[in-house]
Amino acid sequence: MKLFGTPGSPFVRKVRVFVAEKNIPCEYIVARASTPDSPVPAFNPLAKIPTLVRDDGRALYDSPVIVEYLDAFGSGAKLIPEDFESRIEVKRWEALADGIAEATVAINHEYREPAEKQRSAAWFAKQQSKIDRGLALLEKDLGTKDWCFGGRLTLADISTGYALGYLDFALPDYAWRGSHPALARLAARLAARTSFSTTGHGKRARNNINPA
Ligand SMILES: N[C@@H](CCC(=O)N[C@@H](CS)C(=O)NCC(=O)O)C(=O)O
Repeated sequence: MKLFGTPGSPFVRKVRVFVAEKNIPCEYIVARASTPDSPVPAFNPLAKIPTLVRDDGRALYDSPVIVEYLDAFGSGAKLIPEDFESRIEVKRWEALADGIAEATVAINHEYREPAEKQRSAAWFAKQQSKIDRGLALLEKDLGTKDWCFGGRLTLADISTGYALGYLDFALPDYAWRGSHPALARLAARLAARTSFSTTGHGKRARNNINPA
């Protein structure tokens, strides 16, 4: 299997953490989504990363489909429960965390624009409110538990962990830990796992100033 992506993409990190937890032999090919020389559009017409190319040559996207496929492989424990209700609940955690990461990516991309071209303060506030409400619900649902769902590591924890890790990378001034102690505790435990520590985004060179 081959995984195409970049170290800066949160959705690629989600898949890389999953691959590491499951112990799956998978070649990681650093490739941007749609630069002129990118191999990605030949496999994924949407030209997005992550894109996974299976051993039979068929390509898979996006990250929820890729992790679902990967859960069938590797020596690690299953990370998506088989029981219907449990599975849906874990997928809901995943969707919420993915949505938080999407809002964070949107803000981060907008910051790269020159100040005069950036969107309005109302647009930034709208994206930020998705993150705020999302974290509040994750915090409430985690409560005093060690794991997001079912008393063991699942895709729900991986998703929560990668979304929080990307928040730290992309919006380093967003001090979420003080108001979300349960998430802070989970993030610290996940960060210590090899799957997370070997796939980090690194440190950001500059701080963002949220115009909202
Ligand atoms: N929902 C998708 C999101 C993937 C995504 O948006 N990836 C970004 C990089 S972080 C990308 O490829 N952007 C290029 C583009 O949208 O053209 C997933 O979970 O895989």
